[in-house]
Amino acid sequence: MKLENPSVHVATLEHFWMPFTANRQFKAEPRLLARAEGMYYWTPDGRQVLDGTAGLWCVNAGHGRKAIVEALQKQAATMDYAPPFSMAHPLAFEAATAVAKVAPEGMQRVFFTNSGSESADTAIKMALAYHRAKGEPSRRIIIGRERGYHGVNIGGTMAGGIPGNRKAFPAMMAGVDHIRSTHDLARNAFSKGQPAHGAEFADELERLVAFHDPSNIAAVIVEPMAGSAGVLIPPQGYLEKLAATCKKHGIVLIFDEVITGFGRLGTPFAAHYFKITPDLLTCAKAINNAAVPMGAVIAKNEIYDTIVNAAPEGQIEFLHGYTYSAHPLACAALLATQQLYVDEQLFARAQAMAPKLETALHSLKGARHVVDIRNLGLVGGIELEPRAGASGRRGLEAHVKCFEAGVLLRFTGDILALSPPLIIEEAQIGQIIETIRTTLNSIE
Ligand code: PXG
Repeated sequence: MKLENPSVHVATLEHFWMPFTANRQFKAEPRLLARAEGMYYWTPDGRQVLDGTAGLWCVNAGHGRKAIVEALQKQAATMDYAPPFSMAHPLAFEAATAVAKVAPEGMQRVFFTNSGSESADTAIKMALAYHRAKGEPSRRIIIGRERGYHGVNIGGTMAGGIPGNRKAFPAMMAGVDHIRSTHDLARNAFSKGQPAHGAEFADELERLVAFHDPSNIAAVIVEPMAGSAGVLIPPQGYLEKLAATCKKHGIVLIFDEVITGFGRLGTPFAAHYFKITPDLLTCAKAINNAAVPMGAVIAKNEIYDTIVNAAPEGQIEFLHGYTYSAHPLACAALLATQQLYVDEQLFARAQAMAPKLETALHSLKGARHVVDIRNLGLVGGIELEPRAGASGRRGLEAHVKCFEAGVLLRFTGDILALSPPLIIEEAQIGQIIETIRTTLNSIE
């Protein structure tokens, strides 16, 4: 396909098989971004777009930050790459130390990956290795949650709760079970912060544990706040119950903090926000402001010690790792990013801006098509009533219209999601909300 629109500045769109995209629809009506700085993107023809999604929940310090750019330039010129297996480079240890510094207490061991998907699969393998090292190899079942998203690799696809995956990839679905989603519009619509109803959804875990028998269950993996499935906030008391059940039965609790990690809720991790320490925590995205692909699994010291001490001296203890684990460029970006978070107190800033976002978001109650508004930290979700016979269409149209009006949002089906960089100003929150209001009035 030859592109007719000269403003797009590319000769052809046909070779790039786009990820998680309706390729034919996109290529008929392309939306491209060519430059970014601070809170803004610019399209190839120079139109400014306010970034309401921090890229994809990841550019928490804002775009094009000088300190990160300079760290990358310096590292690229010093050493491009070093092998991470049985060899290392100093920045890898410094990067792990920087992550350990903001990690929950007792979780001070950091394994580097290159994405959230790799982090999910790494954490699942760690849970299995841990039980084997402890002499409980029968613990193999992984329990996830309906509507959970843990990336696209095999473990994360299995443990995630995206219904389409059960249809598309049935062969992968062995050895997993799922508790129900906590989404409950009838009782919780328009809740501010954590909804009041639904702690009892966690009782499902007790039921599944009894059904499979605790001796067969390796891990429970959940997002403390589910982002990509449409901003699903955990009900009050729910995560506490899940954590208590895991503890009682010796089950490894994995928090997937790919979206919530590094300040999204106004604390370093959701684990701090909810005051619940999991056994393993996965992260990625904002770990280095998304400047270079990177993820990590943060483990309780006890998990590291158990796996490492179970192996004979001199033998590799955990048969896992990536060519690009702790890539020098990713580590350089990580160190500069973590320093920016401290210097500019961006997590505290997110906390301070959260009530302003909450007030602005909930002013959309009563706006056309809106059936629910949810928020936590610097995250907002606006659920639209699906159009009869065309579920998801209204969400897509709202996304496209907002983009045309200069605001980038995410959408999942008919749910719009907001997750701006933590540097957002109050006037920019206002611009996002008013653009959504106008857009909703203009679409059917
Ligand atoms: N876990 C969670 C909780 C995520 O949100 C991943 C794992 C996978 O990360 P990688 O780096 O492998 O993509 C994610 C990714 C959306 C959206 O629409 C969110 C993600 C990915 C794509 C779209 O909100 N998060």
